[in-house]
Amino acid sequence: MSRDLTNHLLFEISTEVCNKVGGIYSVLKTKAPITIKEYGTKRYHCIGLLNREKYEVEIEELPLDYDILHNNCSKDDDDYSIKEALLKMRDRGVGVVYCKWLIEGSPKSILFDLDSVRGKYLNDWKKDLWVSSGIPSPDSDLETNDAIILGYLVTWFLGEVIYSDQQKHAVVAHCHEWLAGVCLPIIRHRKLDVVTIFTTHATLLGRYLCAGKDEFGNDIDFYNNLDKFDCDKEAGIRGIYHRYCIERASAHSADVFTTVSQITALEAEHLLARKPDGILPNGINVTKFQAVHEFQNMHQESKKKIHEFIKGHFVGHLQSIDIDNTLYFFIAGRYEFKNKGVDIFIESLARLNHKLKSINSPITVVAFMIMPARNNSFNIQSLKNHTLVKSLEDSVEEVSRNIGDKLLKYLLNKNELPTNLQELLADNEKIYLKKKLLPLKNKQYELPAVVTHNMIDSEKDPILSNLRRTQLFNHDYDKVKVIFHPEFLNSQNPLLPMEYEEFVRGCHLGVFPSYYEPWGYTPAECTVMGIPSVTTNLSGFGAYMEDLIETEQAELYGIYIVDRRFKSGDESIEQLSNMMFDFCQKSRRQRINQRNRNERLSELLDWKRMGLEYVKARSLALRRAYYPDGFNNEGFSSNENDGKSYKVGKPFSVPGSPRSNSNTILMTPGDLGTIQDANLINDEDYFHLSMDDNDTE
Ligand code: G6P
Ligand code: 1S3
Repeated sequence: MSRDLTNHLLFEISTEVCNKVGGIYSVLKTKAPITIKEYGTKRYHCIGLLNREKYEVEIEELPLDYDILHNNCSKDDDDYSIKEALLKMRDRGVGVVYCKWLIEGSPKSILFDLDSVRGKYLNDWKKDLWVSSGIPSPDSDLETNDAIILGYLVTWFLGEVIYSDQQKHAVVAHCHEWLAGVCLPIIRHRKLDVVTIFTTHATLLGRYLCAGKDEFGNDIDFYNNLDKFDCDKEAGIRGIYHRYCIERASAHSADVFTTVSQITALEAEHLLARKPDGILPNGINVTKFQAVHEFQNMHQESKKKIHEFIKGHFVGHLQSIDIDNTLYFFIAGRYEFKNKGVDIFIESLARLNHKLKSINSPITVVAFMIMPARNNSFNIQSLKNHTLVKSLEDSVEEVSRNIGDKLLKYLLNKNELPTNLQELLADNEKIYLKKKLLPLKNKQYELPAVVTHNMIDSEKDPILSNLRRTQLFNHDYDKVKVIFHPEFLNSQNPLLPMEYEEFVRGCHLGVFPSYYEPWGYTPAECTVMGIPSVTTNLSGFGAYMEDLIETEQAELYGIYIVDRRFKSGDESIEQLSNMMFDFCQKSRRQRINQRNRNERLSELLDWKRMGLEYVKARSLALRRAYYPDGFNNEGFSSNENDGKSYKVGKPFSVPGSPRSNSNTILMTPGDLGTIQDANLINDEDYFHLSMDDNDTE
C-alpha cells in the first residue's frame, strides 16, 4: 500500500505541551485552531511530558483501553495506529496520559510520564545516545536526562505508530527546541520512516553568550562576532557542551531545520553550523470585536484599575501625580536582565526623568517592571497602604451616602439650599473620617516603594541595583516613578488584581528593548490589543515589522524600533529615551489615533497568515524525504517581487488597513526568508481558511 502523503499524520513535540513555561507554549496554543482546521483532530497530536504539578488544569483525560479500541474504533480511522501504539507502550510499563488539551481547537495530546521509565531505561538510553550519536550526558544535569527520556519515548512511540499504521499515512514529527530534539538523531540513526522538522526558538549558546561576559569581564559583542566564536570551546566553558551537542545534532538530523526569525537564522547558521531552510515566525490569535472601538473602551476600563493601584501605592504623595496626566509604561517577561534589555530600559528611564523635569512637563510616567525574581511574598507596608486606602474609600462612600440623604431631606423640607454645608457632616462622622485618616498622616515622610515584594537578594538584584545607581527612588520631584513587581500578575493578586492581558490593555506603552530575542511575543501581544510598543531590530518581531513598515512611518503605527544592532549602547539608550519622551508629548487624541492604527496591524500577525510557513515547512520535509532528487534543496530564496520593496506605507489619517495601501501586497513573513518550493501551496486557499465551520470531533 502506498503512503498517503497529503493526509499525513502530524505530531508536534515540545516540553511546553500542556505545560505553561514560556513562548513555545504560546506558539502551540495560539496555533492550535489553524492546525486543527487543517488536520482535524485525528491526524494532529501534540506530544509532551507529564508535569504532575500542573497538567490537570490544562487537560481533559480521554479514555484509552483495548475494549474501546476494538469496539469503538475502526482500523481505517486515522488515529487507530496512535491509540494502539499508546496501549502497547502502556503494556510495557510506560505511563502516559492521552487527553484533550483544553485550549481553542482542543488538540489531542499525549503526555509521557518520564518517571515511569526513568529507573528502568535511563542509563541504557544515555549509553545508546553516546554510542549512536556521540552525545555525552553528565548524570548531574536532570533537565538533559529528561530530554533524553522524552526523546527515546517519542522515538519508541513513532516506531509503534508506523508499524501499526502499515504505511497508510506518512508521519511528520515536528520538534520544538533542543529539549524535544533528542528523538531526531535517533530517528535518523534507526532510519525510521518518519519525516522530521526541527524548529529552534533560540540557540543555547546564543542566549549564554549574549547574557554573559568575555574572559576579560567585558560584555560580548555577539552579533559582530558571530562568525568568530569557537562554539565547542565556548559551550564547554559555559558547562553546556552536552546540551549544545543535542541542539546541534537535532538541527543536523532533521529533514527540515527552521527557526523563528532571520536574526536567529543567522545565529543558528554560525552556532549550529546548519543554515535553516526557512523561518517559521510566531503568529497570534486575533480576535476582532464587533464594535470597532471596543478595545479603546477596554483600555479605559483597565486603566482605571491601574489607577486604583496607584492610589494605594503612592498614598501620601498623590499631590505629585496628576492621574489624568499619568502614562503607564511596562516591561514584562522572563527575568533576563541584559537579554531582555532591562539594563537599557532603566538607564533610558533615568534620562527620560531628566528630560521631563527640564521642560517641567505635566506628565508623570509610572514604569512597571513585571519579571519574576526570588522574593518572600508581598511587602507588608505595600499591602497595608492598599488596605488603608481601601478602608478610607469605603468610609467616604458610606459618609457620602448619609450626606446625600440629609441633603435631599433638607431640600424637600426647606425648599432651598443649605447655607452651611458643614451641617451635613455630623460630628461622629467627622471623628470617624479623622480616625481613618490618622494612619495615613505620616505617609508623606516615607518614599513609595520601588518594589512591591520582599526580595530575597535585594543587595545583588540587578534591577534594584540599577535603580539605586540611577537614583530612581520615586521622589515627589521625579517625573518618572518605578515599580518592580517580581511576580507575574493574576486576578487573585492582592495589590494589583489583574490578569496580564487586562493590565497590558490599561497601559500606554510596552517597552521591550531586548538584546537577545529570537521572536518576542510581548510586543506582538501589545499590538493585538492596540497598545503601542517599543522593540528592537535585534528581536525577530522588531525586524519583521521593520521589513513590513517604512521605518519613518512605524512610529505613527505605534511600533518603535530601537537600533541595537548598528548603534553603540549609549546611542541606543538615547534613542529609547527620546522615543519615550516623544510619546510623552503626544496629546490624548494622538494617543487614541496611534492605538487605532496599531491595532489594525494585528492582521499582519494572525496565524491565518503566519501559519502558511508551517505548511510550507511540512511540504518541504515531505518532498525531501520522499522525492529527494526531484527538487532544489536550497534554503532561503530572496524576496523577488519585481525587485521592488513592498511595505506598509504612511497612514492616511486612520487607514482602513495597512493592506489597503496601494503600495502594499499581501506578504507573508516567508517572503522575507522563505522556504523553497512554496509554489506547492496555494496561499490564497490558506488565507481564506474559514475558522467558523470547524470540522472537529
Ligand atoms: C480610550 C477611551 C477614551 C479615553 C481614552 C484615554 O480611547 O475610549 O474615552 O479618553 O482611551 O486615552 P489615554 O491615552 O489618555 O489613556
Ligand atoms: C523563546 O522564548 P524566550 O523568551 O526564551 O521562544 C519564543 C517563542 O518562539 C520567542 O518568542 C522568544 O523570543 C524566545 O526567547
